[in-house]
Amino acid sequence: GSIENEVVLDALIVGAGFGGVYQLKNLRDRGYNVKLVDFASDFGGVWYWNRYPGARVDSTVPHYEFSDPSLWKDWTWKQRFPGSEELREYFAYVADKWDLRKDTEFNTFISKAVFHEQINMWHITSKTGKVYHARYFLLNIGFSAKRHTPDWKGIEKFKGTWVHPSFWPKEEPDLRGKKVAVIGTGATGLQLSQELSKVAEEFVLFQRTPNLALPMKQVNYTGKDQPPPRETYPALFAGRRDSFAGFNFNFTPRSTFSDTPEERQKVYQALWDHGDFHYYLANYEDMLFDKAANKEAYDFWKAKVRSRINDASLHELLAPTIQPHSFGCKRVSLENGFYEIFNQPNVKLVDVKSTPIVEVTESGIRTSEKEWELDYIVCATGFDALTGGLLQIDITGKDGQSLSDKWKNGTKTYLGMAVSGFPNMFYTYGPQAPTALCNGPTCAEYQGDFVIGVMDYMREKGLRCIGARGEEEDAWVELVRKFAYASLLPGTDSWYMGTNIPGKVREPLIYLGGVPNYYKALEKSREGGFAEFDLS
Ligand code: NA7
Repeated sequence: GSIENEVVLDALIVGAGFGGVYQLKNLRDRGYNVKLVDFASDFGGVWYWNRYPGARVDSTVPHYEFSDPSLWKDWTWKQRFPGSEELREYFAYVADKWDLRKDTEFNTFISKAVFHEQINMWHITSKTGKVYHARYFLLNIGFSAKRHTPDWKGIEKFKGTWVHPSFWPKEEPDLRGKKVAVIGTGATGLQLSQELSKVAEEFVLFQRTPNLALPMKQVNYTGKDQPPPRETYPALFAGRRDSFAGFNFNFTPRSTFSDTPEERQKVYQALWDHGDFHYYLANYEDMLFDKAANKEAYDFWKAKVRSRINDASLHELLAPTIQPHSFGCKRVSLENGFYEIFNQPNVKLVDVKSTPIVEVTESGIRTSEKEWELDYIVCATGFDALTGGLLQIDITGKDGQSLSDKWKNGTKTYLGMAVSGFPNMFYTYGPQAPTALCNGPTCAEYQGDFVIGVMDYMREKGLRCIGARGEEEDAWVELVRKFAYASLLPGTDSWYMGTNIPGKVREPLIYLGGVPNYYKALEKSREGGFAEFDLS
């Protein structure tokens, strides 16, 4: 029903990417009165926003799509790793097939939400003042809803164009004959560099930390020729729950030094030749846990990369002799010719570790060494990842407590989906879940199924309030820490540890137990009738 500008719902779903779309379709099918809202103007989530040249997913299809046969039987991809535009086409296709538009409101930024204990309802408000009353508040905003731009002095003075790549202009800028810079060497910075270095007259990449990137091995599909055969899809999708990162492969089940050096080289070479994330997430099982094993993997990587860069003076910056950080403990990117761009005369690399950015000027960027004249600066400095998107919404739970107050000294969640003191609220693909180490659609479906399970159970039992308990939350946080500290991950600065944002608490934000363990934890809760929650 609707009271003037106020809408009453079983659930408000925020975010029209994989997570939100899955929940809208499946909750509506079960007869719930739900609505999906997004700040964007169309479906796609990250793929709506990330339309910069070269934007592409680092996961393979068909893993990177919904498992519903009614979708995949009629859908054909053009590439093994689809680009952003093709992913938006896929979302448009899904929106039609699943008839999503009629229950979706775009251009709607949710800015505030308050839980009303007497009636067990969330009152949720958009920036433009629209109010939604919903029993369940379902946040599917992904891990990168809040952009990060360092507060360099002088950005406002720059006379050229300054852009964060996730706000790329819809009308493609003509960068021919221009001096173009990219700041940042994450997945975004690398993809941009590969493309912009082809068109810019002068291309400058500002690097603070080298990305230990791996060859993607893109494959173009022609016509219907799109391996693997579709009849294998059901088994392939079912198998995702047995894979550490929610794909169809796992770590090599033995330790690095149990093989002879010759055998090891063969294993490394085979992983390398396969492309995709295999050299990362199908490597020896001790690679993320043992320093010597990790260094061995790094040294093989280093030799491969150095052989591709002609100018030996760049070897120390792009593939240093001394390992800059544990391999795989920062997001490893997949590249397509990234290292070869440094063999082009129009490409320069600036090491901002030794010559930091001092300020942005009218005409470019001044480092401690010199001023770089530029027309176009792309600030690929990432996101206040995992927690930033949730915390930029003013969320108030029980007893007037705000989420930002609750997480002031550290993030606390149960199952990486619920927060004690914030009943009837669930989020997906956020902190303390496998998230960045889980194939997106895999987690969208597993976490979505959990939410659906909760709502079905509550309806069946006539219950109205489900809240995580503090002690369960403490145990979950402890488990997240236990998995993380058994690995090399906490020793490396990255957004997995919250260290990319000045002032943010340093803590493991990713559940490293892998998708199989995570899936079991969700199943256990569901099979136990969610008894470890407070239900009323
Ligand atoms: P990332 O992975 O957070 O990368 C941001 C990059 O920006 C990274 O190389 C940072 O260097 C660099 N950065 C950030 N702040 C600064 C300052 N102050 N000075 C210099 N350089 C800086 O974001 P992406 O958008 O590339 O990728 C996000 C995710 O999207 C990715 O992991 C995939 O899952 C898809 P640093 O490494 O911290 O030294």
